[in-house]
Amino acid sequence: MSGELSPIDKAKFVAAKRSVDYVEDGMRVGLGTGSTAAWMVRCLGELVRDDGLKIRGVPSSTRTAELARDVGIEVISIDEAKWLDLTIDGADEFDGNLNLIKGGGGALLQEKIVATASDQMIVIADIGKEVEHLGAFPLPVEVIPFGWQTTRALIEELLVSMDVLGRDASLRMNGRHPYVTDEGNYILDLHLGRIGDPHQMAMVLNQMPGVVENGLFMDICDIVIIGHGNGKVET
Ligand code: ABF
Repeated sequence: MSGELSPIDKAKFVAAKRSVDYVEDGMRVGLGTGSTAAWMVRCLGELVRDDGLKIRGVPSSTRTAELARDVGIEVISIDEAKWLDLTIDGADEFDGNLNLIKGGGGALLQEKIVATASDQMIVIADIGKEVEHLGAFPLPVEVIPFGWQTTRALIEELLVSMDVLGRDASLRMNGRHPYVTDEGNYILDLHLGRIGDPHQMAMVLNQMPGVVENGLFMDICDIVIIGHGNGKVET
């Protein structure tokens, strides 16, 4: 399945492959979004097809739902599942406390709902995602389209009083139009450089009117499986 891969894709693939060892018969599994998570969905599909693994998958985006069905995984909604045994997803950054920035792929809202409703969350990532301090990767914040410029101005004002290096919030674009999430919202990417207190940042952002969710996943992840370009995997 993996063929000839570049070192970065190999790192993603080996982390994804290791993560499916945690999946057992009968589990309801949250399926993440992004290129690393896509490898995991393909690996799970192989187990379903070749080994008769019986699972139900709850996708965190329309993209992942489509892929999961294509590879033969039974797909159910989160409300049908009610509670999940395990979620496996990628990340844009993770730190030594297993806190994350997610949402570079635009699916942070569903990803956070799915991960929070799971007994366990496993993150799969290449070694390049590991950081000492979160924030070099722009922090995605999902906002409703109504008054998004006002929301952005309020966020930028808020950042002045917080322990961050940068303060710009840019509207994510899809060509000449704003990028629209599965829920019909926009995304502001906050260029913070370094987030001094991610717990506080996550809390304060979500208190602002117009903000639906932010990409800081605090105290949600249980395990990070890290893949290296030479095929090595560590947990
Ligand atoms: C999802 O995909 C996201 O939350 C994160 O933004 C992104 C990681 O992408 P990739 O696995 O392609 O690097 O997990």
